[in-house]
Amino acid sequence: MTDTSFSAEVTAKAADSGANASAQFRERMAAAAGRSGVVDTARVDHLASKVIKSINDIVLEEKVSYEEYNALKAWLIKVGEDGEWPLFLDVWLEHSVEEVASEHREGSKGTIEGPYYIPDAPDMGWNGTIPMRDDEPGTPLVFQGQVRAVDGRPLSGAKVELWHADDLGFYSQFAPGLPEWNLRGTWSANDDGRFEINTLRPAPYQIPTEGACGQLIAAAGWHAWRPAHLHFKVSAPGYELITTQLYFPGDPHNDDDIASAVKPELMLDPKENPAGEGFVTDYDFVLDPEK
Ligand code: MBD
Ligand code: FE
Repeated sequence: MTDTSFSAEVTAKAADSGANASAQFRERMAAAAGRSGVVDTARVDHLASKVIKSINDIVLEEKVSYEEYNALKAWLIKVGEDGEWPLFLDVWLEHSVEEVASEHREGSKGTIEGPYYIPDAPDMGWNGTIPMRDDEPGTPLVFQGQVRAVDGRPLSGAKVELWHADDLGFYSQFAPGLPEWNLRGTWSANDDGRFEINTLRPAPYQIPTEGACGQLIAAAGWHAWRPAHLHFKVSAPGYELITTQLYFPGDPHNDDDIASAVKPELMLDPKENPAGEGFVTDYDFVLDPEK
């Protein structure tokens, strides 16, 4: 879809999507209290000092003016007011954190989670259809494959969580007006570790442009696009959970994803579905044992 087709309603929905991610994040952190959000003093000292020094170095090297400093201050205030810290961090920083976190892995590649995951999506068995509206726009997509361990053993009962945007680029529970759990589900691999998911082929996606992140994108002359993508979390007891995304060949933004989250290993190979309308695509998830 093009910028000019954005109606007022669509614009409002996009603005909410950025902001609701802040509330969601706070809820999840509260639920995980004690496990996350606590970093020891020596590490905070080390990292915060380094961050502050790198920014000061940039100011000196680039001879940053008071005009630029005040523009930054105003913008940082707006990021918070718009509730867009999760959006900003996940788009421009999470990819490096993910790279560090998954360095040691031998199984399937992961990539960033982004701001729109919700745990405990409805159980769809091993081969159910994702929750969607009766008139949900989009082309049918059968996504099927196997979950295995790095040693080749099929992982019966492995959990495959899938979430993706609708045809207009909205995620349920973030953009208002969508049914709860729309285009979100959890599948359990069968005895052979296999799953078969009926969903829709996602559309290319623009991050919300109405708030502070959009203001930065416009001010810098960048674009707001991510390639069409499916989000996954795949897990099994005793194995490391993988958070990943899968992409479609030929998407105009595979090479310039605003979130830098595309990897060659994450490209699907969809074929026309011989058994029905739309596409079918195969992808296997390979999990590393927990250390
Ligand atoms: C998304 O849908 C997304 O996947 C990322 C990484 C950032 C913003 C919106
Ligand atoms: Fe996404």
